[in-house]
Amino acid sequence: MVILGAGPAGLVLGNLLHAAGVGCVVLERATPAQLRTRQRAGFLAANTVRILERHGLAGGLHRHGRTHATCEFRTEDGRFRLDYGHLGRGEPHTVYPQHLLVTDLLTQYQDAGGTVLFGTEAVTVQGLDGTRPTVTVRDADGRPGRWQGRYVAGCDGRHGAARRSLPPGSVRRHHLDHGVSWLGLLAEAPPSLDAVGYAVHERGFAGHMARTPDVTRYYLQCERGSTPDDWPDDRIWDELALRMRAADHGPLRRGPVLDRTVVHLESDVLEPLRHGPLLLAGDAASLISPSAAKGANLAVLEAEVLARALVDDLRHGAPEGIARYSDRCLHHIWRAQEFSRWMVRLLHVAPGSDGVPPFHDHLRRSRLASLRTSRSCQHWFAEQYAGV
Ligand code: RFL
Repeated sequence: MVILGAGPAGLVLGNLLHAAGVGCVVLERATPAQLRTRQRAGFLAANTVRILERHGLAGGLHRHGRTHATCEFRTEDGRFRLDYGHLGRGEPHTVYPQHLLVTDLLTQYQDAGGTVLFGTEAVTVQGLDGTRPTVTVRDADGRPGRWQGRYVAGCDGRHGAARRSLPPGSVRRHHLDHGVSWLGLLAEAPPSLDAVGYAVHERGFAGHMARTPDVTRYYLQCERGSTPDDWPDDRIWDELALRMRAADHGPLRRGPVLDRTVVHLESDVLEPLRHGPLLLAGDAASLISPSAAKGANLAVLEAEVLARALVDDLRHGAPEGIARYSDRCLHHIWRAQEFSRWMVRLLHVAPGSDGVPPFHDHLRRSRLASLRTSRSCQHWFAEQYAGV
């Protein structure tokens, strides 16, 4: 069994297969140091925590993660809070940065005797019509190599070799450009509020998400074509303060900006998530906008479903789970995509002409009003927001 990529999807899969006695190798382009420092997600759903607990992979997040259960909306119509951890199914998030989770998963996999080949880039997956697919690779010095397995798990993200190797027409790609870009920021500064902050402002969206006591993630909606260099620290903090209405609701705790990346909000879903012996999971299967913090959670869920299917087939000769894998995961993926799209529409002001808000903008304000005032809407939101 060959696994491409040592992100959350590939490493959960590797841990589960190795524990079940299925021989596998993980091929990873990056170095261990790069993996351990690549900061991305931070909000883990309760279901993700349950999956990791079920397989003995939750030690680090229980020691160092913090539960988080409130979000605060700041809008032109005022401020309101939703204690989502006590609404819906009553489930909070656990805040635990993705690079720490990846570090834990990697350590556990290697300590158990699992193999990861770092600095090994998968180039193509060949032989997808047969039962012995071959992955061609090159190492950090450009030397070529090959790996074969009964199956190949494509957990190598949206730009990986798995997607590239799919023959034209074998898989459909449903794609949506949300038409919005965010500047994703990591600031060396304590959180400014004890909640996830969503600020809806005529100058654009601004978001605040705790990561650790000393590092906070912020987002600022920016123009398409904008680059990180357009955003020096002072401009970032002034714009965040304006959009988060710091003058009304309290100052932001400023600090040096450690990382700034422009993210175009895009979603796609590949269908089916399998072509012959090549199975896709995580971002390789579906890219989701970060508006609802679902990507890493879907990756873990899909890895568990895939691991169970592979163990059933390879250890017990029962291939039904492999046949059902795509449908089972697509059900969850489309629900997450729907909520993420709903969040995109909730959080962004549509530019109007001549200062007149367009139809869409009235709908957005009504949606926020329902969320502020309707208990059943709040329960629905909590269930969607904290679940996968
Ligand atoms: P990853 O984590 O991208 O890992 C893929 C791995 O594959 C390697 N790779 C290759 N290796 C060998 N050969 C090749 N040809 C290769 N090509 C790539 C890469 O080096 C990498 O190690 O994918 P995976 O495992 O599917 O996990 C997906 C998540 O990383 C992603 O969905 C989330 O980070 C999305 N996301 C968030 N998700 C959440 O659930 N909650 C959040 O709060 C959240 N915040 C975010 C996010 C994504 C962000 N960005 C950068 C788009 C915040 C941001 C800013």
